[in-house]
Amino acid sequence: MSALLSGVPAADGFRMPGEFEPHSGCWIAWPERPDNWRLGAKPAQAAYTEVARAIATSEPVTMAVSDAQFEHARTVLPAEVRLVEISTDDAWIRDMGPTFVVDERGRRRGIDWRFNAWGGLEGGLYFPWDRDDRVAAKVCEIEGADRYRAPIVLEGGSIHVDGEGTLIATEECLLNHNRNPELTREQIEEALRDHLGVEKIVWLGRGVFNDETDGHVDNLACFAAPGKVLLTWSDDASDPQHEISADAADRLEAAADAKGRPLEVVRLPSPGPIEISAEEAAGVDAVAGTLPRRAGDRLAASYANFFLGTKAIVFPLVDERHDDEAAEILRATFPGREVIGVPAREILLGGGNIHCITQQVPAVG
Ligand code: KQY
Repeated sequence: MSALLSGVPAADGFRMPGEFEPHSGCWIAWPERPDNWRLGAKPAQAAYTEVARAIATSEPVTMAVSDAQFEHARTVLPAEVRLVEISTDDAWIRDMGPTFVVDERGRRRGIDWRFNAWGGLEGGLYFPWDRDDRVAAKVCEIEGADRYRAPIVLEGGSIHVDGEGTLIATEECLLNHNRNPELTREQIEEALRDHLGVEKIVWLGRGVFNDETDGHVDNLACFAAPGKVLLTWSDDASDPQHEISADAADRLEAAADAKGRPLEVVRLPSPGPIEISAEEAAGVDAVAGTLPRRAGDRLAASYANFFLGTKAIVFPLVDERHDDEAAEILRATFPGREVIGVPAREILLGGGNIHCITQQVPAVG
């Protein structure tokens, strides 16, 4: 059973580990809503299946699936993927799932953030979102992890930590009035320190151009290790991504982490620009209150949006012109891990990528 805890994780001696620290497994949630995924989500389901297969080569994968899709998912997913029935509104467990924290005694607990579908009634992506908001508690129950219900709206994709006291996030997302309008920057920083055990917050400005999450950091940059950040980068001064990435690089290179170290910035090529085709847009059901998918809209593609597993990196193949270069950089950055590319355009069409659809469970003990 998972107990609901009072207090805050940091005061209890817990911290969020870096994603590069060992995992005991990974969660994914199965896509099915036809107003976000084209053709009844069948192409997206195939892409999610390949992500699950790639991760399952080196760590256990659990898939959260609705009752309606359970039998179908069991048929198409590899036998080694564990299925559990959980109701969701969509399929982004990075954001609706718990953020796990650990302590020195080998205990693991979950943080159950408030979730409002990336902006609630002010720019959120769908309504309602109450099933998503209950997912973290259910994952904690299954993992046997006691849970803190955090008092702020936050998505897992909007933060990255180095596990040694440093957090990166964007102002565009965390300070957006559609998340926690009643809180100041200082109060948000305090909530991050209290819940994640961090001391230093390095603020970046905006996230990837046209990112519907209001600029999640997980699409822009991530820690490869303490002191080392991977950043999506465009050399093309006419691309709005150039200015966004240049500003992020300036801020990262001027910063020191919680231990006083400088941050090394490793640049990943920015894919694209990639746009939604007319055929792709036509395959998505138009529904009032859900973000429309329109032909010609630019997708927020990024190689930084990868799963950092204990033994493998699973990264999105989204642009043949840059996929090999991205793979080489990831291989050089993570020499001990297998680098596996998975075709991910169908996930990108839903508004995110491989990091957004996964949630690691850190190893303990
Ligand atoms: O960036 C993420 N962590 C999630 C992307 C969600 C997109 C919803 N359509």
